[in-house]
Amino acid sequence: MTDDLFDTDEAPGGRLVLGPGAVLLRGFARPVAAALHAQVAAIARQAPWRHMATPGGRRMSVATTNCGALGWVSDARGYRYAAVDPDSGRPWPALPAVLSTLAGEAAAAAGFADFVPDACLVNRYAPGTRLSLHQDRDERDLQAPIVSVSLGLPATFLWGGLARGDRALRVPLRHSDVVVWGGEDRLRFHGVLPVPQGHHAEWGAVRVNLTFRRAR
Ligand code: MD3
Ligand code: FE
Repeated sequence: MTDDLFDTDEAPGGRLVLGPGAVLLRGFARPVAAALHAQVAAIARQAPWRHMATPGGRRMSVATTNCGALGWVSDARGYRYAAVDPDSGRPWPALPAVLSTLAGEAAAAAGFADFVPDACLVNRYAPGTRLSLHQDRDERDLQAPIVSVSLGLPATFLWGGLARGDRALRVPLRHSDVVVWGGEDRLRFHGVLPVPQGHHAEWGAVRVNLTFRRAR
């Protein structure tokens, strides 16, 4: 079961409190959106998009790359953070300053001081692609928040509870929205509904999501 969230639920300034440790900052990335487009293109040149394998042997429909000291990887051995891109044997591209600054400023705006991410997972969704409900628990430091930046096509985010079967709130996420999760909301189940067809002037027919993490 889901509840729909409407824009009328939001305070002026586009700040929506989703939980004691979770806040949506509408359009927070807007001033640097063009720079983010250039940086994501540069990252994907160094560490090309790939569809990782799940531990169960399926191909993830979301295309992925990483930047930062650590990157999230999935294969037959499981999920983990790794310092080296398994496709190239090289370190992941460095975390560009415009990205780490944005993540730190968003975390601070949500009440998490001194957030210094060491990993940025970059997800790319073609229309029709979804991400099923899951928890993010591969990070060593579960005290640190996660900062998420949505770019390109809009999508509906599923914001669940601490148990898989809990009701999920549907939260519309649009280009330049930033969400910060930490504290008691850090281990909530979450997912993304199939991304609708569309075209974004800068990103084309794609949704890209950056998640900044403290992995170790
Ligand atoms: C809530 N990505 O990469 S970001 C993921 O849009 C992931 O690509 C989604 O879930 C995406 O793991 C959603 C938002 C997000 C990330 C981590 C969370 C929400 C979270 C951890 C706990 C609670
Ligand atoms: Fe997640």
